[in-house]
Amino acid sequence: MDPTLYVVLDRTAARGRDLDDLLAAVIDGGCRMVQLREKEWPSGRLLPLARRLRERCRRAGATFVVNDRVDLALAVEADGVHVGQEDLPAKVSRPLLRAGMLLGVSTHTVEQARAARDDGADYVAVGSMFATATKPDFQLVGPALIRKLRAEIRVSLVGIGGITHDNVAEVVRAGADGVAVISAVCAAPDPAAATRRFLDVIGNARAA
Ligand code: TZP
Ligand code: MG
Repeated sequence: MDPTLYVVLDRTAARGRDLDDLLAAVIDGGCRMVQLREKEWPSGRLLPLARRLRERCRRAGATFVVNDRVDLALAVEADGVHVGQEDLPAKVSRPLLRAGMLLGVSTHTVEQARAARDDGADYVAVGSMFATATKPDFQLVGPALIRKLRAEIRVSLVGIGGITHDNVAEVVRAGADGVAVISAVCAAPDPAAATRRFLDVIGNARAA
């Protein structure tokens, strides 16, 4: 798992752009970890797309994670599943996963992050870093929460929410192992170029 730039493929955020093409572009841009996030389609409708994306990630050597749906993640042999605070709890999800599968958990407080770690999360997503239109009910926690967690949490920390090329360095400097982005890549005019630029800015922020 390399969460440096974790691109979350979301059909709504992609505004009609084909997710197969989008995945090809982000892989071309150097992304090594991808999540499929679909909030509207039922799992049966999503299954063929999930299978195609899974296969493309496998061929590219990229990590493929399914959002929300443990059953779908298992069905397509995803590398992992990502659950939020209102999904199946980490403690319940973990035993359902195959050995070696990754478990990611969305968190918004120190207590939630500790619980995710204790319940078997491989990475903890922390958000929202900044205001975002992608998740209207976001809780603004800012890079400050990453900084606080970094001092005590050993599992990978991934900042999420409102991250752009202009503010990503703040999240890296706060101690994040990576950043998850939706609209800044999915809705970018050139997703491959947006991916490359993120990796460039993150690399520079790490080196500084
Ligand atoms: N969780 C916290 S904020 C957020 C999620 C899924 C939305 C992130 O989307 P964007 O477009 O990168 O702000
Ligand atoms: Mg969820």
